[in-house]
Amino acid sequence: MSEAYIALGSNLQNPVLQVNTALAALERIPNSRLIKQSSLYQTAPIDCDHDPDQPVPDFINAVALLETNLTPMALLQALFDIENTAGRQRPYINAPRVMDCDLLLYDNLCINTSTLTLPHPRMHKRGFVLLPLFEIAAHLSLPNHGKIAELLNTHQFTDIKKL
Ligand code: PH2
Ligand code: MG
Ligand code: MG
Repeated sequence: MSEAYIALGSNLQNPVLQVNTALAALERIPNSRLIKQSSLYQTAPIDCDHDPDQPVPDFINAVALLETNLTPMALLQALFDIENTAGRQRPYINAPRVMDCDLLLYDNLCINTSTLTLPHPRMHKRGFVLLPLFEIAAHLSLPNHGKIAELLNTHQFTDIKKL
């Protein structure tokens, strides 16, 4: 079996409920087992362009570890299915969303195709990913950016509250 780390994020339509619903959906992915899930974190939006009159709502974020026999592409499709079931729409880049399920890591695989880049290309810069990931996998090193503990030491991550 392979180990896959998955990031969940929502900032629309009761985000706590959305993340809990997605965690339950991860448990039902075929040929896979949900091994660990982090706490939920309330996080300020990062890189979300917006109209100054319409502030972007905070996110709820979490990270999960799945053991799986699915290929990375089959797992990615299962994550899209979870987003679509939640009613995800994509009006523009980084638009508010009911559910975002990102494949962060799949074993130590490094790939870069038009549909999937592993490790997730921005995960090492994002506190809303690194903090929950550290909670469930403090030992982890990223194939391209080293130990999570080091990344957390060298960056300042603010506006993140563990629920
Ligand atoms: N996701 C993004 C962009 N910005 N900010 C927070 N706090 N949480 C997210 O999940 C998030 C974000 C793109 O997927
Ligand atoms: Mg994302
Ligand atoms: Mg995504």
